[in-house]
Amino acid sequence: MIIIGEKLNGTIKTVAQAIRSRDSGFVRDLAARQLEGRADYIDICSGVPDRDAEVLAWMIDLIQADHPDVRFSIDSPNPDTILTCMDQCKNPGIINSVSLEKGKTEKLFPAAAEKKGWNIIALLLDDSGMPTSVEKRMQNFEGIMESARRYGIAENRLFIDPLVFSIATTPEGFLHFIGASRQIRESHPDIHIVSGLSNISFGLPYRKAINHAFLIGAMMNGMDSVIMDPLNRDMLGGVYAAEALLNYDEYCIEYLSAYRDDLFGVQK
Ligand code: THG
Repeated sequence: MIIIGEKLNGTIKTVAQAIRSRDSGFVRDLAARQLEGRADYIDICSGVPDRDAEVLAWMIDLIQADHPDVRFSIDSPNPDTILTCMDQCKNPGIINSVSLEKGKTEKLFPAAAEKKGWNIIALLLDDSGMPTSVEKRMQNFEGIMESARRYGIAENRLFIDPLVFSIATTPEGFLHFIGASRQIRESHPDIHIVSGLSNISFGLPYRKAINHAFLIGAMMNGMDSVIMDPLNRDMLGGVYAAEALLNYDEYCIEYLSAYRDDLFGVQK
């Protein structure tokens, strides 16, 4: 499982405050703790469209000074911001995200093709709005694949995000997600499937029960990457447990070693 740490997101109140006051200690601490929670990438999202590039540049410099090997998921709606940030990163990371919205693939696929090692999250979304069926998602998937082929982007560099909507307002939210995931996984074994899973529980109480159920259900249906809170030890336990069940972790070696290191926070 590839884990993308979600915590450095300016839509979270405490993070927004730290951004406003340029609290470097807060940002450095949150990056360090997510990396201790085995995050493979650190997602950075400013939440402030007008100072997007400036805020992300500040975070990138701070975090890569502490962790020279860190890889970022650059989370911005603005392709120009993403392009600037890519130049600033010492290590290749993930572009979060492209979609079929006008101008996105045209700007970001050539940059990714040129820059070694960069991966790309692609949302199954176009200018007609949020997809409301498995069929529409698959249609958008074909559009993304066609564009990726045109720019020479290999399938194993693509992280497809089929999009999740809350089951509080979209009763088929989970079923649409796994419907698309299964078809994609079956026809494209090398491609990654990712999700910012916590949308699934928006508007409901005790969200972590739903988020946890989603994580396991999605992993059983082809999801191999997730944007989540790596400080949440129960979720990390779920990741390791599901990997063992799926036989991605023979003889539970990784599970046992994570337990011994107290990654799950349950040892005395
Ligand atoms: N797809 C892609 N990118 C994304 C999303 C997606 N980026 C943004 C978002 N969705 C994923 N990131 C977050 C970040 C924080 C929260 C939810 C999604 C959040 N955090 C709470 C907090 O930290 O206070 C609670 C965390 C918890 O309890 O687990 O709500 O869908 N490509």
